[in-house]
Amino acid sequence: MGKSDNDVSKPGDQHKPVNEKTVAAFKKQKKPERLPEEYFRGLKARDPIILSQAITLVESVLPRHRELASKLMELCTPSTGKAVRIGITGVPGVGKSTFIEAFGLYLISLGKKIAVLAVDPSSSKSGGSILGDKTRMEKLAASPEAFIRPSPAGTSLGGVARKTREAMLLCEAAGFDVIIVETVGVGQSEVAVHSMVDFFLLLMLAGAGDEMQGIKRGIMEMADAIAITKADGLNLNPANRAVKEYRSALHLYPLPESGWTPEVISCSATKNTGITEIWEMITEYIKFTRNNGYLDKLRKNQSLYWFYESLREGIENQFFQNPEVRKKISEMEKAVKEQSLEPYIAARKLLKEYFEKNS
Ligand SMILES: Nc1nc2c(ncn2[C@@H]2O[C@H](COP(=O)(O)OP(=O)(O)O)[C@@H](O)[C@H]2O)c(=O)[nH]1
Ligand SMILES: [Mg+2]
Repeated sequence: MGKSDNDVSKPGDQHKPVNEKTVAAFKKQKKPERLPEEYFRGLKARDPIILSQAITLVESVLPRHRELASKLMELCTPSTGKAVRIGITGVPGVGKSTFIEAFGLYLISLGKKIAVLAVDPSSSKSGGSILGDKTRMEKLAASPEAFIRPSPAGTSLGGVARKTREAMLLCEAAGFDVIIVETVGVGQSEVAVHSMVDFFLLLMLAGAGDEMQGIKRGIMEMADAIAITKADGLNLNPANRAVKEYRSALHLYPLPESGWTPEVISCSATKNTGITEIWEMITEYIKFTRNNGYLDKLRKNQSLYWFYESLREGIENQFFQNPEVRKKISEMEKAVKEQSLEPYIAARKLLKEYFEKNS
């Protein structure tokens, strides 16, 4: 945890770019040294290079960058909140990238501008969830109406997710109408994504069994809809059966606080079926939750969640970056490992010292 967010993002180091637009953006990212007002003007003009640089700025943990980033976020706040925020999750191979390509292109055909972001704490090891899929989102990546950004680097999920949320707000300020936040459906990252979106879509395969798909009950409960993917060819009938099964399974769950009964729909990204229905369902959900007050309440609660997350992250960074703390930690580590010091007592002692000195 200690060195959690020392990794100032250098996306070019880890990921091969999707297209020239991205190459240009990455190349220019070396010096995020503009004034907040300049970034803001660039965002307003929907300049993809400046948007990329602005995201790099909010991803940085250098105190000087954090300062600039705060000012930029402050400028952006009045123009955020207007986009539809959609979270998409599902195990690797379920078809997320292919779906997002089809769905994104459909939204663009409706005249919308879409941004695709990712939360994947493992991406710094695996090479990135989105850009690794470049062939599956080629058309979308090439469209001037779309903006695609891989998961930020970082080892702490909280930090990775916080950066993605800020990137989302920058995209909103830049006028994107729909933001898709993708996450790999294998762990805690769903909770983080759920805390920043309006609608949470779970992609599932027919016939693979819940367990094989690593789907925990908690994730099913978070979903506002389940889409059974790859409903084409020989998989069409199993997909339709799965729709019925999941519909009846979801009926066993209590109605969520939103008052919205989660839907189950089948789709095929390669045959372009179910895509329209999924978008219509999402707009229906937005209308429904806007009318019953849930959407407003959800976003307020999400703001509170991120307020506390940011406090926690700030305290953690400050603490672990303190030179004295670092020195003491390495001393204590040895004693704790050798069982000559009880972990809880060691931690308490260190915290007490630190907070007494810094209060
Ligand atoms: N038949 C069929 N195959 C699909 C569909 N969507 C994705 N696939 C295939 O499933 C595999 C995994 O897809 P991908 O989008 O990379 O999944 P991700 O790991 O969830 O992003 C790829 O080989 C795709 O070509 C679909 O709608 N129908
Ligand atoms: Mg993918």
